[in-house]
Amino acid sequence: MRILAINDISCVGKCSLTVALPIISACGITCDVLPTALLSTHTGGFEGYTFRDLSEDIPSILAHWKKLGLSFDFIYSGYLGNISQIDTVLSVKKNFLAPHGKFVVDPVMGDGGKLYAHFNFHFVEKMRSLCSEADFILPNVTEACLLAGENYPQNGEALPAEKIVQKLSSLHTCPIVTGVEEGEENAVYYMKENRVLRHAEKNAAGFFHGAGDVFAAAFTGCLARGKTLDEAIYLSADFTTSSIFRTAAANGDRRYGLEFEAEIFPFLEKLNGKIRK
Ligand code: PXL
Repeated sequence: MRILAINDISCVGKCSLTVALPIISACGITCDVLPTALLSTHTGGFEGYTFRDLSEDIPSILAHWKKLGLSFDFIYSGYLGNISQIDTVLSVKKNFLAPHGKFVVDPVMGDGGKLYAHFNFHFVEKMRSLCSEADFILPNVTEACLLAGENYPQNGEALPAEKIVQKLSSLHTCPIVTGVEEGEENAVYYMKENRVLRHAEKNAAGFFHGAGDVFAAAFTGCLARGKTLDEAIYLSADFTTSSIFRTAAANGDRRYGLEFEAEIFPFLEKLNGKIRK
């Protein structure tokens, strides 16, 4: 069983591949990587970060893999270095996803109601085409609103999460919207067999860098371990929430990402045994 993670390397800041690799490996699954860009830190809150787009290296990497006859059971894509990498990911899916394989897209584009640096509305449009090729998409609230063409909720308005999940399912994928803050709870809304379901965890106030990436890596790892959609959501939401609360308690600089490492053992106990909620 192998997962291909297509994502950037932010050298510092615990997101993307520096999160996907340890978490997927801990799940007991091979994590191969296709790096999209190399940055000194992620772009969320650091000044003066370096950014190298790795698009030029990708065709020869893929040509080599083709010669090796590689295929992947899961392809999980995250942060892309530029808009043309969306076509690259589509062709990686076409050429390297095993016939029984699953394609998980985290449409990384923004948070807190805003697009991240380097993203624009053309990217959002094009991201829809990538999402419509996915088996599962994992947008946060900002990305879900962008993809569904809905306004981001202002001043404590409630997100019309059910409507957004319904709208996103018209992209022919299973939408899993993360980080829906509802009072004391933080919910995941998702579509299963034409019904919108909700899974809630405890909410920690504020913004936590890299939380979506921890969720996405754990979710893909759980699916690769044969967990059902519901189980994968419960396990990865529980792991992300414990990591968030540990990070909040440590009260450090949140730009450096989640303290997920010490939560890996409890996560694996649940992954390897019965789900205890
Ligand atoms: O966590 C999402 C993410 C991934 N990669 C890079 C980012 C961000 C969010 O800011 O900047 C480079």
